[in-house]
Amino acid sequence: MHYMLRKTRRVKLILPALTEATSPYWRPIKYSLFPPLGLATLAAYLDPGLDITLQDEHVEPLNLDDDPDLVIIQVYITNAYRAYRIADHYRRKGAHVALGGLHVTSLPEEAAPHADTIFLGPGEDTFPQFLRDLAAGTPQRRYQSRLRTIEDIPPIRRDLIKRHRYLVPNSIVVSRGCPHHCTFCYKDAFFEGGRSFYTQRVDDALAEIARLPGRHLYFLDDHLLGHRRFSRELFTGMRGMNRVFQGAATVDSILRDDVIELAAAAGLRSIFVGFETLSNSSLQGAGKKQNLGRDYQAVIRRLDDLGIMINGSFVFGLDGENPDVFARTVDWAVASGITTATFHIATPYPGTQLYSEMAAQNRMTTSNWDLYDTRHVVYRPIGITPEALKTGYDWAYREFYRWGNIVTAARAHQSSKHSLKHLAYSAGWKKFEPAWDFVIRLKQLSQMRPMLEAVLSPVAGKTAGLEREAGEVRSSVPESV
Ligand code: B12
Ligand code: SF4
Repeated sequence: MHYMLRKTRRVKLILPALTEATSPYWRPIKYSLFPPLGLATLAAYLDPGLDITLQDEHVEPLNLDDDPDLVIIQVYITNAYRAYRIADHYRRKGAHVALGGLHVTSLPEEAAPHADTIFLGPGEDTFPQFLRDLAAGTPQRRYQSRLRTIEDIPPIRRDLIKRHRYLVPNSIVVSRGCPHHCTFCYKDAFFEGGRSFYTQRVDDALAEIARLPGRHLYFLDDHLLGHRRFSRELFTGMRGMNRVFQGAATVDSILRDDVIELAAAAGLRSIFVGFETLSNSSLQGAGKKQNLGRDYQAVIRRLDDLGIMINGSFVFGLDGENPDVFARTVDWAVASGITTATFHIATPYPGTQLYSEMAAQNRMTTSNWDLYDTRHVVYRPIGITPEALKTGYDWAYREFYRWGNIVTAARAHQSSKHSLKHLAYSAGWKKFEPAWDFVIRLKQLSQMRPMLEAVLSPVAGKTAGLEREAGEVRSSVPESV
């Protein structure tokens, strides 16, 4: 259903660049991966007859000389200042400016002076309500999401996404939130006031997958294996669709039942896993109960056996750690054959339990949100100085991606094909930055997708067997089914 806007002819949706865009850490390839799915989701509620533009400042310069009637801006913590400047600019021009997203939900009072309307939480219930109110001439100042569902949402406006500018235009989210409650995570604050984990209908998710061209998909869900029945049915439905895909999940879900085998058979080739820390006391402190007492090596073995590459996520600086944490973590990750690693400095985001605890202990040292990118120390750690934490974090990245360590980690796999793919993926991601920049400048990123798909092809052995089976199932199903 669409809502006709009174006097609204031109609508502009904007994802302002994260501040990292101007920092020495700027990696164009990292920010040219995923299109702004949240904004394309909201755009689906607009009358398609309107003049709608979607601009993502990570991949194109913003045109600020235009004159839209309604401006929708997505605010993350490290683009907040930029978002407010853009909002002020368009309000001066007389547009109705709406701000929403994670940071607005955490700090509505900060965002409100820059907007005509702010939105707290997900937008699937509040945005259509706002459009109705706007059309009636009674838009509210603030909308709080309560009704949580993504069943029956209109198909997202992928046509507004400039596909050729992204390496992974086939990004997809089939759920919202996560069943867990880690104290450092945005999840509980963002979904306050309603359900904090829910999924699409399996059939709708499969239909959206079927609409996406090519083979490669990237699920951006916080926890793709979080809902047992949903994920089982999803992967079963995907068997035979000839896809290769990547996604994220927790350690406990990889060890439980056989859902990971179903995922591998459906085409899962690489997975983002939140190991976070090797220390049990730090896990306890962070409320990461689903990791407690889990055998991380068993996770590695299971994924390796299925030929699934691992992107391990680690956080440094949680209470209970000491200065040897960097070397211990990198050594473990290399010896375990982790393909790519994402390191973070613990960052208490406003609105999270971790932030409240730190603030109560008077340990927050800055409110400059530009520094909340998980690369800076914004609080007083215990057992390590802020300088040592920052130096250790930088060292961990350098060390993990040293050629010697890439080769050692690649050798850790049982199959030589897996080792080669590991080498190609890890080195391709971190060692060929100038080549990626060149391709991005030529606006030819889409040309690189076949290479990505090749690296994600099945490793001989169990996955290839599972895929063969899936192919046989598929060829025995009549076309009309
Ligand atoms: C894609 C992505 C990125 C992209 C962002 C650009 C992009 N194209 O979107 C890139 C790769 C650049 C990125 C970088 C980082 N990310 Co990131 N990323 C994601 C991811 C996986 C998916 C986002 C998405 O598409 N979601 C699906 C859509 C449908 O939801 P949505 O975007 O939230 O939009 C909905 C609502 O927010 C709302 N909404 C949003 N804007 C507006 C505006 C209006 C007017 C209205 C009405 C509603 C509204 O309505 C939408 C529909 O419900 C999320 C995890 C997740 N599953 O959300 C993490 C996530 C956002 N990232 C996270 C982190 C930590 C980072 C990094 C710091 C990691 C790092 N160390 O490098 C950096 C920097 C981020 C920052 N500085 O804030 C955290 C954020 C934690 C926080 N801020 O509290 C998340 C939540 C992952 C997690 N579980 O921890 N990320
Ligand atoms: S498992 Fe991940 S997404 Fe879920 S609450 Fe913990 S950090 Fe957040």
